[in-house]
Amino acid sequence: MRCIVNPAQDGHSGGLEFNEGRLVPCHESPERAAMVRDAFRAANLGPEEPARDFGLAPILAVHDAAYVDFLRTAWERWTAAGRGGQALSFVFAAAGMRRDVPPDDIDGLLGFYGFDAGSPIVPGTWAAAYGAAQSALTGAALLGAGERAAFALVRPPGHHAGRAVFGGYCFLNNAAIAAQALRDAGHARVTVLDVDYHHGNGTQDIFWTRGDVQVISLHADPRQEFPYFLGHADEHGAGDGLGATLNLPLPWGTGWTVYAGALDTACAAVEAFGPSAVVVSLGVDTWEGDPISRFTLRHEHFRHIGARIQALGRPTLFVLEGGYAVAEIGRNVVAVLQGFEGAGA
Ligand code: FKS
Ligand code: ZN
Repeated sequence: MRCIVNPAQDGHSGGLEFNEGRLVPCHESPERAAMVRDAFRAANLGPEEPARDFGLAPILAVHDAAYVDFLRTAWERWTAAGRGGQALSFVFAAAGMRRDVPPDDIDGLLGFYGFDAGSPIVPGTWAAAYGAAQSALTGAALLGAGERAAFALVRPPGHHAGRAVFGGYCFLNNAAIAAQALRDAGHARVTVLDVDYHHGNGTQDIFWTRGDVQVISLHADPRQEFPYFLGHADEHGAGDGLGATLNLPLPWGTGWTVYAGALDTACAAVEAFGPSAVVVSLGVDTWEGDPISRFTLRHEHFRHIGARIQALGRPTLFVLEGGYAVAEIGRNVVAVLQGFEGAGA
């Protein structure tokens, strides 16, 4: 399978996130992508392919235009206000406040469009997020050209980014952008299967009322984990999308037996929906040693995840999401891809 790469992604770096009461270097770093690329090469899984540029239109097919404009210009506006360092919000539009009047001021805008204090904007953020979306789109195009599978090695990740909201290290929803592109390329039904440790609140937001894109997420229970305010089992979608959202929240400490059962439930729902393409939001922060997560999957289980997804028998685009054990992220991601390809033991 091909691995889509984009050097612009490395420009999103050096940011600090607010964590446990202090600012610390972001867990989501360029080194993560380098480790995955090295492991992909070492495993001889296939060629690397540079991302093509499909422009803004496929991004605007899932994101709000004013939001995209904000992301594109946020760093300029930050420096115009005389600031350096990184742009990070100190205020948020919480319950009871107005959501219908975007502020003019950059500090207000950061809080209007952002939902956490862990997603700093730095000079290279827009180019990186744009590049990641283009990588995912290149992957969708490869499926269109008849490839059985492709892997978009992207960062920053995307599944927390909604139609008009950023957070959780995510700015543009790479998987959602690719899923929409697959729809526009003629796939009548597309499933986004999210196996990252965290709930993909952005993907759910984007497709909430859509019956043509199924959104399934296995994740840590939002009662215990980030993003806290979405991802409960009773969220099923609305309108035309009623029944096309499936959340499988799992408790801290979840290991393979429970996880595999939930993955079977997820896969049965995919079969019932009958998509002609699947986009996998691939996070490996479910690994037992992940520094910010609390599931206990072991290395070998990632191969089983890949094999289970392969058994769905549909063209599949893997899009990288989380995984913060930098020394292990490469081998865990590659284990999923190898499990899919049926390579090795
Ligand atoms: C803990 C701070 C929590 C936010 C975690 C974000 C997770 C991001 C992710 C993605 F796939 F998007 F990268 N920080 N003290 O793994 O879901
Ligand atoms: Zn995650």
